[in-house]
Amino acid sequence: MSRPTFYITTPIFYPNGVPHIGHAYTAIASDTIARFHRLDGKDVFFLTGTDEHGQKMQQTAEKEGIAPLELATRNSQVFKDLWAALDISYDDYIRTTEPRHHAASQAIWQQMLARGDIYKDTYSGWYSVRQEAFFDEKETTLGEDGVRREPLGSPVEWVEEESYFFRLSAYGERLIAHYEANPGFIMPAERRNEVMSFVKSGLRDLSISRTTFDWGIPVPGDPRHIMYVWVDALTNYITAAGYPDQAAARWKYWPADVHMIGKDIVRFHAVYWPAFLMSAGLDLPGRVFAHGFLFNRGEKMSKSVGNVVDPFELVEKYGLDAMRYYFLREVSFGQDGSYNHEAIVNRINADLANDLGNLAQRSLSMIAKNCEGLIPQPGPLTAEDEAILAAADALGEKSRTAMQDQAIHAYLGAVWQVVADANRYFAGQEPWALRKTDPARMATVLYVTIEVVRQVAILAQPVMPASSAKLLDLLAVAGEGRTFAQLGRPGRLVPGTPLPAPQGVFPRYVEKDESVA
Ligand code: ME8
Repeated sequence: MSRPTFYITTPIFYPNGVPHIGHAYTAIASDTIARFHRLDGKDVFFLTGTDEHGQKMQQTAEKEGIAPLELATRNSQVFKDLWAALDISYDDYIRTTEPRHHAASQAIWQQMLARGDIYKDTYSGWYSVRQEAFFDEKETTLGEDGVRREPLGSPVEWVEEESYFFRLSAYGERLIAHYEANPGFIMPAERRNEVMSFVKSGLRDLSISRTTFDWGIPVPGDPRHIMYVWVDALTNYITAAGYPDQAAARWKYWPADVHMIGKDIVRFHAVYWPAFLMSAGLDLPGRVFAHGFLFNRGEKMSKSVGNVVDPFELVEKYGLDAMRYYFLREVSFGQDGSYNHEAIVNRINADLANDLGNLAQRSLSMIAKNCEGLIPQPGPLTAEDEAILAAADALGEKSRTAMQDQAIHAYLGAVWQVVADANRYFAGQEPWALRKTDPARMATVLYVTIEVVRQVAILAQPVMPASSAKLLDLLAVAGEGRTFAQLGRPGRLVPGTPLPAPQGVFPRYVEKDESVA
């Protein structure tokens, strides 16, 4: 029987510079979703990569005095290094300068042309190189410094040239019909509303080629023109699935289930991309999910303010799993979030070291000392035992429900609620006091506790792969035992199984000053 497929993408990032924490955030969230569905038995395809064409790449390369491909190759490697440091489990990494991508971009262009949706005319208007986007004059403002800017603040320049156009104006009604028939197509709701009102206000045809620079994919049959970088960029999602070869092994993954993006690029993904796909006669992705932006103590991160956070440094400082956990637990996924040191330390020490780490460490040490290091044999269960086991057994379904909507924070919130309940249970049952008075009852309490820890560890794997694996090693749960099919009753710990010597899994974060004092 073939497993259901699940295809998730990140944006392909511009390698005009090195990655920052915002890029890391998108990758960590997407990776967690990919891992979640793999553990849940799906055939997952997880795509990321770099967006290497366009005027911004060309200009940055010129400033550095190197060729655009050299710049792209150098920085694309830094993205790959970061993904390795962040344990991003992608299945394919696409670079838009690859031949397979040129072929796919030219093929979709030809389909749109054959549909009668591409025509030649002259474009004149404002263009932002930083956003690689066109703006209506009414969207721009002229600053006191004499510089005209688009709403996000980057300068725009006047462009006037021969250009191919895509008949976007013809797709307004079809797009609205699609949004209405598929309320989950754009999430969260704020983004959906924005897009709906943008489309309802009327769409203008889109300029999709440039002639004033040459760093891009040539237009088929008219190589003086290169494709507008967003036409080529969006196409990456089908290139990787084998397009135009619909007999390719990977075509089974299309349409993608989720395009994960940041809220800055919703219009490209929720308006232009579905219109291109409709024009080319291809299926539309299931969902465009736009997460929020990360700020440093509430401030926008920018090179000029000097508060850009280097993701490699964060990993070094806090440890990878703690950092992944922090971002996904702290921020309501879809909303903006803030990064600050105190909040990270608090999450590490409270949620990880105290709540989960201590619970595991205390119960496993008692087993090592008092139960010959074997998983204890539980006796008859009390109402308290049944209640905490039922709460743990319900987590699989709760997590799946939350993750259907990419509510990563809600899934983690549910899991850590059970961790808190298990701590209350453990404190209330006082197994350390039962050691002398009622060892059989102590064995039951310890069994129930580590059975809850088992399920928490299985569910924590998508977020904290390495620490969860260590925890599952300590519980002697291996291989297939780690999948979501083993949540609840099917995977119950087997009494009598020998356990390795317990070790701490979640270290406390100690401030440097404290450690010196
Ligand atoms: O837009 N907080 O690439 P890009 C959270 N190449 N996420 C952030 C962020 C922040 N402060 N800053 C950036 C492009 N991001 C195009 C995409 S896709 C076909 C082409 C993340 O390098 C977020 O995911 O500018 C955002 O959408 C993306 O980086 C933009 O990356």
